[in-house]
Amino acid sequence: MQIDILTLFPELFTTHFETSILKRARDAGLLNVSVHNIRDYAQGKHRVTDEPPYGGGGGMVLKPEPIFDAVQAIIGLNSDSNQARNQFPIILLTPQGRLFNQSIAQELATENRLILICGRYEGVDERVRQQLATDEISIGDYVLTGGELAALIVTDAVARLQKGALGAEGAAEADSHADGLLEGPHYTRPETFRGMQVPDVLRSGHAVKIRQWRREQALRRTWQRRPELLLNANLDEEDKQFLMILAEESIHGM
Ligand code: 6GU
Repeated sequence: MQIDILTLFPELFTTHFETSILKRARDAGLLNVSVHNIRDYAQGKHRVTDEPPYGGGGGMVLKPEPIFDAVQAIIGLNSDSNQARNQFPIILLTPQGRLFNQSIAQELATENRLILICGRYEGVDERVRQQLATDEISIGDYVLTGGELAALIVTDAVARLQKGALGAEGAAEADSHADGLLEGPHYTRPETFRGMQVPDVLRSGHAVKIRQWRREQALRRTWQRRPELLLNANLDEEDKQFLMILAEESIHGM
C-alpha cells in the first residue's frame, strides 16, 4: 500500500515511521509512506500557502491551488483531479470529518493507495472539499492545531492491518475493537507479582477453557466500560447468554 501525506509540516512525521511495526511494514515492502510539503507546490517567490478568509474573521485559510497541484503532481495526472478521485480515497483530515474508528481503518486498509491531506489554521478552502477530497476524517471531538497527528493515527491504524505487518499471524484479529469488543486482560511472567496472581486458567494449558475465559473477559470489560459497543458487536448465542449473566449480576448488585 502507498500512503501519500500532504502537509505544511513534514518534519512532524520523521520519527514515527522509523520505529517498530511501521518500520517493519515498510522494510517488508507492505507499505510505503511518502510525505510531501504543500509549500513545494505553492507559486511565486514567497510560496504562499495560506491567506485570510473572504468575508473577514480571524485566522488563515489554506489556499486551494497548492493542494490541488500537489495531488496532481503526486499522482502524475496532467489535468483532471476527477480521474484521481475515482481511483483511491483522497482524505481530508478535519474535525468536521466522519469519526475515525476500527471499521474505517479496516475499510481503508483494503485500498492500494491513500492520499491524506492535513488541514491547518482555521481551515482549508471549501473547494478542496468540494472538488478534490473524496472523504473527510476526524479522530475525535476535540480541536487540534492541524491534521498531522490525525494523519499519523490513521496511517498507524491502517499500516498494522496490512497482511504480515504484525509479528504473529492473527494478531490483528484479536485486537480490541476488531470484532466490536474491548480486549480482556493480558498477563506475562512472573506468575506472582507483588502478591498478584496470574489467573489459573491461563496456566492450565486448556485451550478451550482459555478461549472461553478470554471471550468472557472481553464481554465483561465491554459491558463495564463501553456497553454501547455491544449493540454492534459480533455476538453468538453463548455470548448473549453470558451477557444475561452479567445483567443479572448487576441487577443483584454483585
Ligand atoms: Cl483530523 N484535525 C484537527 N485539526 N483537529 C481534529 C481532527 C483533525 N480530529 C479531531 N480533531
